[in-house]
Amino acid sequence: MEYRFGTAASAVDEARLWERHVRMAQFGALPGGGVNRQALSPEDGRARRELARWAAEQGFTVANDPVANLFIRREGSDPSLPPVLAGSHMDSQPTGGRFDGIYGVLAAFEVLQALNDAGVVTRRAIEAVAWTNEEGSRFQPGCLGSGAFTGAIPPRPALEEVDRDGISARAALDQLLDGESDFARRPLGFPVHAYLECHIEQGPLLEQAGVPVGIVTGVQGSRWFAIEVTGEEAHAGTTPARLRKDAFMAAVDIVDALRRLMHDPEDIVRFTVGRFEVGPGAPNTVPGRVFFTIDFRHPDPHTLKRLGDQVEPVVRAHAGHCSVRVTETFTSVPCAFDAGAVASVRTAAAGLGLRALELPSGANHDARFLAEVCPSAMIFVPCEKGISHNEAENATPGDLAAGTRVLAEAVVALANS
Ligand code: HGY
Ligand code: MN
Ligand code: MN
Repeated sequence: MEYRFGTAASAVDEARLWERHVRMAQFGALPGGGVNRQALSPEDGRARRELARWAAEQGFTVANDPVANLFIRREGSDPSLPPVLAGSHMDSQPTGGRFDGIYGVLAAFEVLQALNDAGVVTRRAIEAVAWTNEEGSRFQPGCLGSGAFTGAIPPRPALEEVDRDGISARAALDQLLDGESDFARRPLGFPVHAYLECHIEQGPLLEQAGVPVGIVTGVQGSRWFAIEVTGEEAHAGTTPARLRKDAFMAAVDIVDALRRLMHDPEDIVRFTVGRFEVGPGAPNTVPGRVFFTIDFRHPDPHTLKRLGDQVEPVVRAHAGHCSVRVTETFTSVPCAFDAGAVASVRTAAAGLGLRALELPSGANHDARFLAEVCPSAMIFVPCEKGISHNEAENATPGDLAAGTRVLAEAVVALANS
């Protein structure tokens, strides 16, 4: 039977979608209203189990792969064809919000259920996917799941990463997968026809423009570094400055020099030191070691290379009497999404009569990695004051549903192509 445009969108249930966000926010709930549901944590496992329970109620099949990417499949009329995937991530920042990532997974699930409610049969299967460890807050690098799925990030070295409690990603992964032995197991990676991802904008542009939908054209580049500064622990009261190898003071000089390197009067460069640890951390011992991270981003590939390649020389030039180790832990060059996939979003939004703004993404997303292996695009919805990676992150049920309706129509069009 010929599909009539709007059938899936009209079956999207705003209240049901909002209720699922409320339920998911209980996994890792924080007193301030946000969530701490970090990758491969018990909270992450419990949220995944709840999603699998909803999937079973709908007759969808549930599978995971060796890095715990989670796939919820609604069959199409021709199961031999590569499916359309839609999703995002379920892991959060340590003081994360109730929408970053999880919205994209719940929007994809809502589309599957709306198709069930409307009795729509698509040619290709459609799968809702939750990618492992997109945030990279517990284990670097981020986008471990989508990066491993697409071959961009070799899983073995990434899984050797250890969190602050000394737990390796490998151990956390094995524990989580042990709890999902009833899920079907897939090999890592398979052909995908197209991928779409709904996400809150994590910036202010849609809200400022009063527009409910963002048609995302691409993702800016990111380069992450881990810096270790090693000096010599010494007595704070007896050691003169001229004899000190003070790792903290060296790190301060290094960060100051990096800030000068990254200074940008046009405010396009994004330079962040998000983690800074001093050891041994005693008031009366000269610090012998400092660890800190750099998150550097830029939309222009040449600037990303030029400035990023200067990080190590600048670190070494300001280390004083200390030694340093610089490791680049994540590299993602700027990407433009496939024109056909972007057009599927644009056509769906227009067909639904929704005003839309075309914009690049300042934040990184799993879609950036899927874009390497299949036509991919994203749909943004506004978030209050553009706040994200913060417990105050907020979105409205209406905007979440509008983005989901666009996803529904775009996914059906791709699944029938
Ligand atoms: O860091 C990012 O851009 C993403 O929000 N994890
Ligand atoms: Mn995200
Ligand atoms: Mn995030």
